[in-house]
Amino acid sequence: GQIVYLADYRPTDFVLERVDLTFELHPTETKVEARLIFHRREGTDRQAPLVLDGDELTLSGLLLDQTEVSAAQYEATAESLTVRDLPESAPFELTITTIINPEANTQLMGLYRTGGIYCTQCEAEGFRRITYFPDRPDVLAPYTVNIIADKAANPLLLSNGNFLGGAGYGEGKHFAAWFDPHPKPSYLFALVAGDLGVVEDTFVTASGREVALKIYVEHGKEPRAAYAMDALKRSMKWDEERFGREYDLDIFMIVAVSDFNMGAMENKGLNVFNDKYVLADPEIATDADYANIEAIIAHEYFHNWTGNRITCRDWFQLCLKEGLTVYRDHEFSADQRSRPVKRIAEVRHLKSEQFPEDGGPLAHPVRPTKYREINNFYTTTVYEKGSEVTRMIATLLGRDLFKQGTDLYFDRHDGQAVTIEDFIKCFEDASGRDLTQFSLWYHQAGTPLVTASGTYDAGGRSFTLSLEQMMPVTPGQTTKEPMHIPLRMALFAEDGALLTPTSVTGAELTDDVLHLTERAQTVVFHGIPSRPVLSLNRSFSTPINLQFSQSAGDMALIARYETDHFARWQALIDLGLPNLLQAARDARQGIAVTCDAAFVDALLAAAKDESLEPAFRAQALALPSEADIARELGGDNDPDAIHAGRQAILALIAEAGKDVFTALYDNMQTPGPFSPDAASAGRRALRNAAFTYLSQSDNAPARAKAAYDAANNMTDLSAALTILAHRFPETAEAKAALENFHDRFAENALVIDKWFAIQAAIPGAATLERIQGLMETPLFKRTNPNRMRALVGTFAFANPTGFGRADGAGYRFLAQEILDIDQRNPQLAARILTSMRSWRLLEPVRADHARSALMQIERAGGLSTDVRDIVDRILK
Ligand code: HT7
Ligand code: ZN
Repeated sequence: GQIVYLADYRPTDFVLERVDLTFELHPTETKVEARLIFHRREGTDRQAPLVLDGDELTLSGLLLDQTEVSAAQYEATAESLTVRDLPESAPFELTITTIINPEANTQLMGLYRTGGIYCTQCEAEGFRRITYFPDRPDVLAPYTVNIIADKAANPLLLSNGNFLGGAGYGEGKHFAAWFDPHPKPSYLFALVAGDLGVVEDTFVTASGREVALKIYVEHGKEPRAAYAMDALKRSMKWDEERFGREYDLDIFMIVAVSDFNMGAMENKGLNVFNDKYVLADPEIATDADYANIEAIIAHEYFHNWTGNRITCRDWFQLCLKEGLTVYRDHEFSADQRSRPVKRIAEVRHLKSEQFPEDGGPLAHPVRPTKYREINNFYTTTVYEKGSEVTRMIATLLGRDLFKQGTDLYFDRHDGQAVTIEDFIKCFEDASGRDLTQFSLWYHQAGTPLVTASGTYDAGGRSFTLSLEQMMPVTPGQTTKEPMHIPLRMALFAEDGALLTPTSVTGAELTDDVLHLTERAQTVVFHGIPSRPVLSLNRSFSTPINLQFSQSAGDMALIARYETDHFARWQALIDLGLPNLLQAARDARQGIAVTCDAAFVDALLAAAKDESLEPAFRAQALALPSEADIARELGGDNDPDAIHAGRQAILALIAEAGKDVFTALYDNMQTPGPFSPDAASAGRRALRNAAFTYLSQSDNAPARAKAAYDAANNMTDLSAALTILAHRFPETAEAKAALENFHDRFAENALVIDKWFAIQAAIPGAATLERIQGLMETPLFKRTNPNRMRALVGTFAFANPTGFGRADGAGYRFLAQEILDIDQRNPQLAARILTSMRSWRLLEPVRADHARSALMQIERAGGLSTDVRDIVDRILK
């Protein structure tokens, strides 16, 4: 793998006018004929050869304007096809024939087979595994696709765009033709063929066009696609109302497949989904599953404008489509559900996934400038931090100007492949603001650290706030410029009343947004009649680490009075965190763990507060995870001590809040038939949060087993099973429940993934042997990415004590698994390996074991570029 640099970008020498593909599908020998019409780009070298990308291809035919090309005129390898002596200015047609083997494609990139159907995944560079092609996102063309296949096995023949027609095609075969008029890059190409069931509906767009909606799933699973269909229609409507974006083809299709490397793919008019993000009913899906389905259906649909109509010039610009589209799906979910609860979930996710990435060896800018393997840049930094940066633009500009900026973007760049600079320019032009300093967010990696301290001058009736920003060193970036950091803030009086300053000096304050633009700034708020309590970074307006030593009393006041509910939650977390950190230290020293009463009181007050929605109260009760605590401790981490300390705090809260939790458990039932709506889900979440505390003080598994037996939906069932397996793994009750769950759902892969994942996350050293045992069971399927993520991924990402057991066996196990997975599916192997990224924060004995395991991978022969790239960076 060569390193690719943004600075080396240049347009292609040839312009692609049209693509005409014919597939003769066969499980092991699919024939692909690609007719490509090119002309030389004006102003380029008239002699330059045409160089096309390939990956594991063999050429079986090459025609230039219908005439065979002589051996002297071209050169074909598995990785490229070079054709010389092409016409100097006239368009020409190349006809390229390749034979590929979908059945042998275990990477799940290009054309592959899953559950008996043909399916493609072309982003980022999968199309070159189908045919030789200028496989880069700035080459856009309309596509015609002809598919020929055995009719009985493949009644369904799908591709992008609108259906042109179909007919019989010789013995037992048939064909279908599709035309996509919207010029698109090859990464958005898709083909699906096979035998699937369908759910159909229609959507009438704002301008009155009727669009056929089809969701294809395995036969018999059609009823489970109803929620996805509903989410799709709501997404289509929302995009019209909020962003003025209408759908642009006669048909929109979604296909659910069971073997998929990621969540879903936004191919033009033919989205392909991991079935985990389509299929749902109360029996198999948790409330979290429903929320994920809604978000991912929306995300892929929204890509139709942000990604497909306007795409990326090159893969360095990935955040152009991903950051913006994640922002759009976050806003959609916030509108469909509870905005503050959604924001809390986003920030939890950002802090637990993106902050460690940004603070470790894999840190990179939202818009990177080099990569070795593009598949490794589908990261939480590009996606989630990219979304946060978009959110900050909206914060800086305000709702109206932001909308004018996106309108201008859609108008100015429709049909183009563009850059982040083009995107930013639209907001500058729409608002008249200079975003030069702001755009450092795209270029400087690392989470800024902002330090704040305040003093009140009663005589002068002024509050002085000192702010400093520090940008951490990240790989390849040692010196950094100060950033433009938009901090939402508010000042409160002791009685919770909002205090509005008469004037502010030292920084710009627009509405509630304070602009920190220098390394250090002293801001004075004048006309403040009494000592104020400062609420800083409301709604998490900027993705920073904030160091602000605030008294427990002030935090409790924010937790009680803030009108921004996100800030209330943040204050509760900030109150609790020092207790959890101290508990980890005490547990390590064998000292009894204690917990501040102020924190416990504030937590229980929030739990009881009926003016707050249940979903919020559930979020308040969910303590920071062990990984969060490890990150905050910042080094020399002992996972066992962190676990023990956190458990001790849980037990103390459980004891103090016994009555509160009992009442919640009894009162938060959801009567009537199951409904996945946000309010009902919130009640279930609160009830299960209370249940988690109750099970801390229980020393018998009886209540959990009773809850398991009584559950009538997957949220409650899996919550009870998790408590049984995690709290009481060796009891007869836990064993019986695990066996019951297994037998009940053996036929349902998505539910069995939960069975594997719950066991993979059982705390403690014994889990490794359990996992090795599970790998020998008939239900374990190495080739299925969902299954591998459920078992191996959950263990490595979400079980600090099991994976990080002191003898290093967990790390050695992972190294072996990575090497094995890498043989089949490098993308999956590399992704699971990123679970090792924070190894340097471990105490020395574990860190040594982790390093040895990583070196074992590094020294192995035949590594994929994907795994080589990750292991090298993690070890550096
Ligand atoms: N744009 C899609 C990314 C994706 C992907 C990337 C690489 C390899 C396989 C993949 N499957 C999907 C998904 C999205 O962001 O919407
Ligand atoms: Zn996306």
